[in-house]
Amino acid sequence: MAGPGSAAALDLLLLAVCWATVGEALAWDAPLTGCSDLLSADCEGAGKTGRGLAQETCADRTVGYTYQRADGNRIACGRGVMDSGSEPVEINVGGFPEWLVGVPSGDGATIWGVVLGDGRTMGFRVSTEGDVSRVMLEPTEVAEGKPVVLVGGGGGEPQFLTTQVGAKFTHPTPLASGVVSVQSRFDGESLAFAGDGSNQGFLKVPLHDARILTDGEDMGERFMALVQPTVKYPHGVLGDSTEAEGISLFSQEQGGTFTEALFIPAPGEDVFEGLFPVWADVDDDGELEIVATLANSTHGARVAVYSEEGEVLGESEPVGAFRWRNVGPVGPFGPRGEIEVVDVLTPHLTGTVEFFQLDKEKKELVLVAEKSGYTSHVIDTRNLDLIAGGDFDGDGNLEVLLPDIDTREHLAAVRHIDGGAIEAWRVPLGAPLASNIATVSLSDSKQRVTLVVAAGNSDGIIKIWQ
Ligand SMILES: [Ca+2]
Ligand SMILES: [Ca+2]
Ligand SMILES: [Ca+2]
Repeated sequence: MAGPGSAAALDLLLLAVCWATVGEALAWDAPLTGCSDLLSADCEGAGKTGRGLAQETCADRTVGYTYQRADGNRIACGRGVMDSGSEPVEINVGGFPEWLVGVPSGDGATIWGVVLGDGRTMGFRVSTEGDVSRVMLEPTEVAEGKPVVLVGGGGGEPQFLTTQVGAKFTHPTPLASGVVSVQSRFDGESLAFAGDGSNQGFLKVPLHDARILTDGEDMGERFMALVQPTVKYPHGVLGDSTEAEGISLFSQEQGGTFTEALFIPAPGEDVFEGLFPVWADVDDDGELEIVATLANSTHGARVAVYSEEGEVLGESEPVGAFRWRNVGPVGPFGPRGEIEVVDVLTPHLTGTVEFFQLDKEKKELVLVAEKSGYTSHVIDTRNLDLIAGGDFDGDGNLEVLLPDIDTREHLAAVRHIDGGAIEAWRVPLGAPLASNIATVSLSDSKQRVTLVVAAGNSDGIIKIWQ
């Protein structure tokens, strides 16, 4: 292990070694098969789904994140089988399942990686019939509280992706030709890329617990992270009082090196309050936008949508000082398939699921529906992923899946229909939700895509709806 004071060259060497060992598992940039439409289970009748949802291959992703997609958009494709009467597969992990990630096994089954509260990891394989077996996933232990990413699905060698000097509260992110990570050393955090013959550090200081996003469509030739840590907004509900003053987008040049293609500064007294933005096509024009929570001590949190040129395309109303909102999935949640940004307003107070549509003329995110009584985050934790979007019951409509705020003992499906937001159904968990919501979208030989959902509960039981 590299200790404090290690020469940068040694760290890069270690990263290069790490890259060499995970290179096989990262062969995910090969063409994937599967359904290219978010909602359609039979790949016909592509709806109004926007770039990054409609055109990107959505099923059989071989990398498992705690937030569904590499671009931070917590939305999953395929048709699920959840409803109030469905019977999930259950796995007892004998501890507090803090993080949960899944990938397809390549033969119709799913592989799930679990991190317990004490940092021990476990792996399971769940067959289509619901038979559960243990699988070995390396490493078998990570730092307490550390989130993970699972690589090597789809017939590879599943393992958690790690780097030698990776920061404690985040994980490396696989790119097309290497790995980018937040490194943590005696002199602070830094961003580093380790790839095929090209290693690189970056001048921008990342948030120490930033999750680094990649644009799934270009298969990781660009990455984005919250940068420029600051303590000027003393809200401190996400595990510390350090937030970000900017968003940086890096793009790969010919020859393999990355340069900063865009820097979005938080204006005035604002900070970006979160762990990552959401990179999604909000206006359905085929180009991605960047959605993030801005907050300050005077007005509290608002949601902002930026173009990839850094222009503000729209903002929501602010909520009031020291009140937060957690941006969730972006997708065609509207009654007629309108693209909507979903967030949870004050997830520790009212827990209001909000559906916004972008009005580019007025530069506003317009609130079009809302429903209170849910949450997507437990205060003081770094798990912002107790929420996912998808067609969880297979009826052709999207739902937002998240726990009830009072007990977290149910997962509820909130849907935006004509007239407002409703709770379509809820399933019991048996104990308060402990982990993020994890999903795997599995395609079969007929290109039908099944949305598999997993949740880990504080009684040690993981439930999987498949
Ligand atoms: Ca923070
Ligand atoms: Ca767009
Ligand atoms: Ca549905």
